[in-house]
Amino acid sequence: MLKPKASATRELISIDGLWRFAVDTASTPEPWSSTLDTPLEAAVPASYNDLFTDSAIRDHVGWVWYQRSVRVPRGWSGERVIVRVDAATHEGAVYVNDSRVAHHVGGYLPFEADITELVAAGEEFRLTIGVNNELTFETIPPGIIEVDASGAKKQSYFHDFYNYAGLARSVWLWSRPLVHIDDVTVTTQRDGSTGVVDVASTLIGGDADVRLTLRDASGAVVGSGEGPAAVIRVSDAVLWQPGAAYLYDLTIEAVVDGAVVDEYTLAVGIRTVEVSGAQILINGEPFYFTGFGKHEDSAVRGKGHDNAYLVHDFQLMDWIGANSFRTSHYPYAEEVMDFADRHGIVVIDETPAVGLNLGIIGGITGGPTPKTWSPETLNDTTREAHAQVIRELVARDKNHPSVVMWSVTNEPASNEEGAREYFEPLVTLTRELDPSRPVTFVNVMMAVAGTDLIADLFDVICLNRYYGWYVMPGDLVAAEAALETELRAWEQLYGKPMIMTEYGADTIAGLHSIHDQPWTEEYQVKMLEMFHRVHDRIPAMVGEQVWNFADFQTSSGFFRVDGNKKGVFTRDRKPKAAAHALRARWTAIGSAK
Ligand code: GCB
Repeated sequence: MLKPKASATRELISIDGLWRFAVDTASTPEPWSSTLDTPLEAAVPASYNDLFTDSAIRDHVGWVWYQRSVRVPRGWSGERVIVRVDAATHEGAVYVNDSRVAHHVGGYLPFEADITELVAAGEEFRLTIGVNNELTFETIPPGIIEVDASGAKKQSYFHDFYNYAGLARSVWLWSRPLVHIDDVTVTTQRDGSTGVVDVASTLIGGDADVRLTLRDASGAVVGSGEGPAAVIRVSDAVLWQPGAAYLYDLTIEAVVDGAVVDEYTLAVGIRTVEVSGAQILINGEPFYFTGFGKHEDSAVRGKGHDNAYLVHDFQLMDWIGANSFRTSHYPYAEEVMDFADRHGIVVIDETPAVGLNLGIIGGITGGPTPKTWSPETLNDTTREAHAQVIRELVARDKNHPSVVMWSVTNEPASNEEGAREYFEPLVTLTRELDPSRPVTFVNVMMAVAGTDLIADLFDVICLNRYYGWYVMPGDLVAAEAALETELRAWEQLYGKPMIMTEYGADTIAGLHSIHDQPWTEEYQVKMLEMFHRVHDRIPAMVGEQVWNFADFQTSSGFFRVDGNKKGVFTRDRKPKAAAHALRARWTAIGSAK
């Protein structure tokens, strides 16, 4: 699905701003069919949960309604009119006046509807978007809903971040010609110093000839092609490199009787990614990942996309010497992916499949542990929902040069019977959808080399390990030995590249000790340094991404103090001592290259 953009043949209007907002009640059965009777307004983009003072809204489980009126520009007659929702977490339903025009499940991926037949150029219509935050065993991510004695629904889930919901990304009104470019897929290769750009495009709405023009960053034409599928060769190509992004512009034109009826321009980075032995090569060179697992999270906005935070977070990543991040634990806003493309940041792109691990319930509560993979828990329907988010993620992000790998899931119960049957078809699907990128998953501490049942299916092994925190807290000597033993076992068993995709310690900014005292700033520094000594001793380790970039909100629980405090930065992006320690290491790694 193409990102909405204006071009010579397309216009784009943001319909972000303040929308009427109401929580669903049984007393208004069809809230879209008239003006919402509500005193509340909600900001879009933003999660709604932290906007209001009423806990009943924050904790609401079910549908909420957003509504506003929208005027179609008067110049749009004869154009197709599209509503595009960048994300509705987790289920969205779009109504134009009284008609439902779109329904989508999956909270972090976009969807759109062609509303041409229901609206008129120059006139207003009532746009209502319902958003449902419920998670069940049939959604990705999964959850459980229970109904208490008062009849209220209670949502629980198995992932460690707050279940923010609503319209956390932009909503657009977009015009498109009837005959238009529907999709484009670009892959790149190198042939000596020549860049090989393989383009496949599809049209919709009628027949047209396709014309391709590739321009360099100065706007000079460096290649061209004809037809929906073409290969453009660029001599002396400037590569897209980590830390040194270079983007070409590919313009795709649909031409009917010599006239351009549609035009779309896509940024193209020429680069290769491959796994060779225990290395990951970008443009043929071994790459060592430094950086973070992140979250889309900030005060008041929740998961609402915010360009100021986008710029500032990337500034901090640059300052600290990070060359990469993982979109833990769901696809991020497309603005983030575009920014990574433009600034040469390498991305491990993760699906929203987090918390596929019911073992964690037993681990945390000490109670009985249900089986993760069973007809009553995560089952074939869950897997179909998982397949769908993989399809939509690859469709959305396949053309980003920053994306070097797909992460199919975070910390599933890969040691439990049924894991292989669940994951094998999903890995096959990911490879079919995109044969050009390595595929990985992120392994949980309970599934070590020898008990994990799926690691051999993947190209790269990503590990989340908490030696010195959840196990052996305060004993970094024992933790170091245990970590090294475990990593050597993985290295020996698989011989594949390995990345430490999570390691970290909860840390209260301002808490200090001269001893190895968990929660202090000194302990966070020492624990990270302990991991680094081990990483440096294991040749198959090709990267380290600290958990987490910044403190973030979680559900309430006795082991979280106003959220997860493993941030290297606080939630308002102030550095803890670990930030300075990481900066020293990562800038040295960066300049050694
Ligand atoms: C993990 C999860 C992450 C948690 C983290 C923690 O393994 O992948 O979502 O936030 O541990 O801090 O416990």
